[in-house]
Amino acid sequence: MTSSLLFLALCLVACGSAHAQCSNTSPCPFKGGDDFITPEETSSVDGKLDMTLTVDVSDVTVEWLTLTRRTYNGGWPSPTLRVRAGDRVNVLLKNELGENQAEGEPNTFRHPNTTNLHVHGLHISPREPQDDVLIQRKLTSLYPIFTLDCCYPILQVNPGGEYQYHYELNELQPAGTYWYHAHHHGATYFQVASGLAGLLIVEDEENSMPDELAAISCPKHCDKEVPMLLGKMLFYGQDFFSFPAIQDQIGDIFLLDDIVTDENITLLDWLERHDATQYLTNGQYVPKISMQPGEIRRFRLVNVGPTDMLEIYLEEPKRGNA
Ligand SMILES: *[C@@H]1O[C@H](CO)[C@@H](O)[C@H](O)[C@H]1NC(C)=O
Ligand SMILES: *[C@@H]1O[C@H](CO)[C@@H](O)[C@H](O)[C@H]1NC(C)=O
Ligand SMILES: [Cu+2]
Repeated sequence: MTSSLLFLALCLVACGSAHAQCSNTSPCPFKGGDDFITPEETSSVDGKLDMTLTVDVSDVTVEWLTLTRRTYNGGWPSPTLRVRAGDRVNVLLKNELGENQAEGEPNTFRHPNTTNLHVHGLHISPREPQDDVLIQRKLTSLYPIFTLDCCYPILQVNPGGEYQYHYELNELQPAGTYWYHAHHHGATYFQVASGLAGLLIVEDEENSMPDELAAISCPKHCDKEVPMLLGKMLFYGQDFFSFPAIQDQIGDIFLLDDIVTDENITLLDWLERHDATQYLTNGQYVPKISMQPGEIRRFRLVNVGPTDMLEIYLEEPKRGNA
């Protein structure tokens, strides 16, 4: 009796997580199969969405691996924004990171703690207070004689600062599965790889959907939607663009080469030896979704790379397997 109680008590602590025995100092190969996590969602109401995205560092966990990354609103996965054609979308972007320390040269990896916001898929103005991140690039390609920093400084939200974006979606805005991400020149790759990217869904109008689609879509059947943010956030192989290579260049201090594992190598070495370059789904390694036979769901996939192409295919189901 006592021993079974003791077992139960130990189990409450240790058996709750399948990865309990592994940690940063005692790594083991990733297993996959955790229950799928849906990112938090925030939806527009009566044609309006007001929300805050706060950028700071936070600890994120993949199975047993804990990383310190720049994130939105306290961790992975970033929240999903759900809007509709004609909406007013007001995003307050707050930068709670600390000072950058070094200024760095233009057109190099720099400013790990400066950010801004860019959206994909919205037909909105390229000027403040909407999405101005492409203005400078356009000028540069038109007039290559100008260096990137010469003319129109695009909006940047410095450490401790904030900016209120107001996106005005028009009535013809196509529905779709889009995304948002940080886009400060010099820090874009680093911050998106770090996790500063999220889903932006423009919902279909109900009367514009065929019944079959409406039956697996918001607003009536949100539970049938499966939003997936696919990103190469673990990228610890030997590569010019690997995450630690960019951390070195941009001067990030949250490194894995000062953590020593029980094999007496650094955690970074361990990850590189195990070729930890996996794509994550909503910040998880190969999570599991269970569906009933014949059930239909609407998967919404976004590749937040940051540089990789994805070839996505369905595997033939295994016959005779439940
Ligand atoms: C960036 O912000 C983090 C979190 O506040 C801070 O620890 C770090 O020193 C800041 N500067 C750099 C260069 O990372
Ligand atoms: C661990 O590795 C370091 C550096 O490679 C070495 O100096 C040390 O002797 C090793 N310790 C053990 C217990 O093997
Ligand atoms: Cu982009």
